Amino acid sequence: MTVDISLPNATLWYAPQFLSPTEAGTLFAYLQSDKNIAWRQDTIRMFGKQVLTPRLSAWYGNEGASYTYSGLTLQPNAWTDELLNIKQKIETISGATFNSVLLNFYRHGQDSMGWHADDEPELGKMPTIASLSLGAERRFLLRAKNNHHQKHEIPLHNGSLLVMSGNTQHYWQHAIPKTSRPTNPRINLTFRQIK
Ligand SMILES: O=C(O)CCC(=O)C(=O)O
Repeated sequence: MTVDISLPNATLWYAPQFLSPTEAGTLFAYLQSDKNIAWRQDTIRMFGKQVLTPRLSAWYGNEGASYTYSGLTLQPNAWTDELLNIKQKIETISGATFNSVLLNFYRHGQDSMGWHADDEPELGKMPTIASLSLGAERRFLLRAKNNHHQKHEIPLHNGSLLVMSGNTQHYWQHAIPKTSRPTNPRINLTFRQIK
């Protein structure tokens, strides 16, 4: 089942049970191991200071699909069979093609992602971004770029897929806020097409 999410100047749909709990659990167990995924904690520049990102990340993709954000340029790791397999499933349901994926590992509730849009030039003008969530449910917040009071919240379930396309990145920002509730780990994969 997929649900359209109605927001002005945005195209979003959500499949709450894209993966079964068993499939999601198997993929989570594979991804969380640093024997399988080259997890790293990057340092980025924020407000003139060097700070560690509050999460682990990893960048995988086709050769040459490098990605620059927050002053950081990531060179892709080579695809693993498991990542290629899930990429193919997501391409089938979304009708889009992807050549890269950003993985984020939120170890606990204090790991987070600040407000941003996936609007880097290498993603093109109207990127389709497919976001797969595994593990603990976290709040995904959207706010209009021109009116930060205009907000929308989607609780991203284990095994869910959220697809953002069209003008979404042009008009909206998104974030995963910290939470003080005891929170299990979560892994999110955003599949992208680097031009
Ligand atoms: O973890 C998430 O759901 C969001 C990840 C995200 O915002 C990104 O990769 O740009």
